Amino acid sequence: MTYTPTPADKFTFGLWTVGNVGRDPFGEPVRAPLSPVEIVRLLAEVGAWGVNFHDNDLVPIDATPAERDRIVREFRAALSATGLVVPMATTNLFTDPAFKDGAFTANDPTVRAYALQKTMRAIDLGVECGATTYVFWGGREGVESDAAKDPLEASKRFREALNFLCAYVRDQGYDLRFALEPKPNEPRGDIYLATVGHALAFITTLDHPAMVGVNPEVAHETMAGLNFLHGVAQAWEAGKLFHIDLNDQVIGRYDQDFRFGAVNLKAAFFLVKFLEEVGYSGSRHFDAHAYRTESYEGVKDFARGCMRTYLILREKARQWSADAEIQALLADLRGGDQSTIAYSRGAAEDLKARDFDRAALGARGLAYERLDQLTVELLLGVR
Ligand code: GLT
Ligand code: MN
Ligand code: MN
Repeated sequence: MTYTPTPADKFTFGLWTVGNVGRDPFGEPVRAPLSPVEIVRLLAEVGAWGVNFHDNDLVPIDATPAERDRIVREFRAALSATGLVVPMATTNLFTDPAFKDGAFTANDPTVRAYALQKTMRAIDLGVECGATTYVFWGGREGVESDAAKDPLEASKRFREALNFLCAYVRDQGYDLRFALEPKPNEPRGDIYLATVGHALAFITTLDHPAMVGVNPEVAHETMAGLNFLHGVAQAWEAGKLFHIDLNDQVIGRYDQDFRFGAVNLKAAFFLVKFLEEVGYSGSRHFDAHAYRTESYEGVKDFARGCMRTYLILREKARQWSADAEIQALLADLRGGDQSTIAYSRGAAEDLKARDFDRAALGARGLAYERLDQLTVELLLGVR
């Protein structure tokens, strides 16, 4: 096994990920910025399949139309030269001071209108580069104080914006789906649509719910102390797993965006196992960045590490499913007949009359300790 990425693995990175210059709230950049063309070359060198971007990762916010066209031409030439694709694009609605109070949910209607204009232009740019998924991460859509904004009003504004943009995409005839990316906090004190569950429920209230799904991120659900796999599974079952942001995060820390698998290997393992077994066919997007200690050699180590860990875990998942002892244990744990009881008045009466050996049910040991230890040993490479 070489664990070499192939296009079929659909590994992608954002321009902002390997292009991260290592600025943090306490320190200046530690790496010189790379141009989008240089980032494309770096990603091709490490074996990625695709590259995603925010409008302003590619085209500076103050670029003239002529500059925009030149930048896009050079970027697209780099894509053709390397074979990289652009499966996803998004809008930067968080860096500019105009968005300090949010974009779609800002109290000022002029800010909301500007956010719509910027997003339509960014959608055009994404589609021009080939994107078929469009992410909405509402980083500034929130508050520090609930005195500042009525949460009902915020929901209404968010909904109106997404309805407007869905209508725009349909009117243009674009082949594009939206993916909402939840996050509980940072950079706002509290961000609206904080988790996958919030976003899934919100989508059902939109004018075109079929066009809109979610883009769950490992770090974001983990920041909220949640089980990421469970959120992903619910999104998958709802037919809403349009995209996924892979990285890692320690619960209770700042927004870390670490290399995939850097923190919780067992969680990463069950996530990869899930994605592979259900047949998720979208991008495996690494929304992470290298430690601030790294040079660009370290950035390549980081990017290669994300993909290599995914591929190793994919192989481990196959091994887990083929492991006779693990499978025998699972079969035993499941107990007897798994058929569900369909409702009928007779079935309900029978069930009410049935005798259960409650003591026996409670007395049975479930051997999850052994199952988990076998999993750990498999991951540690001693099985
Ligand atoms: C930003 C954020 C990510 C989002 C990106 C999309 S930008 O880096 O931390 O989680 O996916 O806007
Ligand atoms: Mn993040
Ligand atoms: Mn993300």
